Amino acid sequence: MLKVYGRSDSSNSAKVYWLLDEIGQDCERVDCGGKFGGNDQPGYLAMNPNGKVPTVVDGDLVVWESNAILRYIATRYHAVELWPEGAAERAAIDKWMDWSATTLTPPLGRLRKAMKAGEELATTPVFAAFGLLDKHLADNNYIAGNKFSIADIAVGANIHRWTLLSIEKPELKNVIDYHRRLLERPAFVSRIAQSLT
Ligand SMILES: N[C@@H](CCC(=O)N[C@@H](CS)C(=O)NCC(=O)O)C(=O)O
Repeated sequence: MLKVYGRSDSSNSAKVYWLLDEIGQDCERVDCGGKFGGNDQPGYLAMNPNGKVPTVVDGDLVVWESNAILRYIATRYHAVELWPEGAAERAAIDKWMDWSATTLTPPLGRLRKAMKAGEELATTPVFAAFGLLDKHLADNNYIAGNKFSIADIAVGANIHRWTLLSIEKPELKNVIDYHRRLLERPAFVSRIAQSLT
């Protein structure tokens, strides 16, 4: 059974628990990071030198970086519905996963951190990324087209956090409709909507 190091209130760890629920696979959860600590300990750093969560251990294999973990788990359990085998279908998913990790999540994280600290921060990169997503979702029910995939799992926590963002923000109808579609999935509700602030 996979061992997952990561607290359930971390968005990157929650993605892993969400995928496992979607495909009906159990794991051994090791609460780690945040108030649980442990991720600064030598044993943990030997597995994941970044000192971040999540980290997944599968026998002798260690995987870190949440999107790499999603791809590993989907491949390992042959979840072809969520991670098809064709190169073109994979590329359509993968590009959005990388976009999420580089363009969507980091500015949103910085904005949330600044807001918590009561500091001012330009909203431009966050609004630009969500605006782009809104345009994309006008013609696509899901991130990689018309089927739910691991790209939705990579992006979903950000969507939840967009809805919680308590600032004046553009009304992004397609993003909100997409959020409603995600809320129809029990695993999104329990792992993201009910677990992340
Ligand atoms: N790019 C990494 C980011 C990992 C990351 O920043 N994780 C955060 C939680 S979401 C973390 O470990 N924070 C420190 C902590 O929880 O103690 C990934 O996607 O896995």
